[in-house]
Amino acid sequence: MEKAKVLVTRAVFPDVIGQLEQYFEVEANQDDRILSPAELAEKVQGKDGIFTTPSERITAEVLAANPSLKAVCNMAVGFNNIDIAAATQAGIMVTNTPDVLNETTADFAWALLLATARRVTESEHWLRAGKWQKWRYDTFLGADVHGATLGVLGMGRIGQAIARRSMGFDMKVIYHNRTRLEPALEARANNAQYVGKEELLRSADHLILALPYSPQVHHIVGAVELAMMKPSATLVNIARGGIVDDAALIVALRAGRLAAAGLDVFENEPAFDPAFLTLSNVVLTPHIASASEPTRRAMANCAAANLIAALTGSNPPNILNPEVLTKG
Ligand code: 8YV
Repeated sequence: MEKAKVLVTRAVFPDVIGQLEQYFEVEANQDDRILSPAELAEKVQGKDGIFTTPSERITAEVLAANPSLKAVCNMAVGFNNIDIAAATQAGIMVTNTPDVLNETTADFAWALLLATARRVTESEHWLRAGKWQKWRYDTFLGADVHGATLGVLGMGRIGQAIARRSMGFDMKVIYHNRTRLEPALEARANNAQYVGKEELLRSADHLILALPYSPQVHHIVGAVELAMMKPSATLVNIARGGIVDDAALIVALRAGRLAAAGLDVFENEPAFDPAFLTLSNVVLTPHIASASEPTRRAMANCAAANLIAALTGSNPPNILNPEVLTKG
């Protein structure tokens, strides 16, 4: 029997390509060339499934380029790069990679929070520039993390993993989410207290964003929300670009209306607003919150397992639009 054909849109661990080759005829992209939407639409033709990352926008047009496409398997928990409604309409399965990255991403949220509040990168750049001539009582004074109030906006699996870690820092946790957590989950998340969004913004000493992106939450943290935050507060975004209005954040940070921000994600990344580079009160990282070796491997394996299941007649474990399974 002829093997099904799949496209892997970006470079990935070679053994994952090898794994896929046991089942499929694979068109890989190990040179990691960024494909334009037109190239993507062309390459999707004749394929049964695609292995994607959030760098590719899988639009209705890309999906429509191939009426026989059966599955789009994203190597990420987020899937705002894929037009799910169009995929569902066309009977195409869409999958993501939940859970395997929760703990690693939560670790990184803490790395950013501590680096930002305690000015780790700013002071390191200063030291490297040869500016450390003497000790002073007020060199790089930062904010305390221990004993402070941690706010979490978006209390899903990653938000909860972030909150749990605050126990060791004796913090009070407040959170806002579309729906309130079950009491047992709140208890596990360091007795997190559910509050309204405005109270969260006003009361948090450190606010971490951990919500998925959707058009409904575009710029949910904009000028108005930033103005509600304490001027001494730290903002950390490990979620998605577009949740924060980056231009408004730059204005607030420059004016000292917000103490500092730790950002792993940006609007229009990797082409982020260059004004961030002129600010000393930011810690900027290139979307690496899930980038530990074991976790990126687990994500790639998870996406591959979904693709293999989808094209060999099993239900993919992480299907996002299960309604297509019953469509016959
Ligand atoms: C990925 C992410 O690193 O899973 C997600 O949604 O944003 C990150 O874990 C990134 O999307 C590349 O796969």
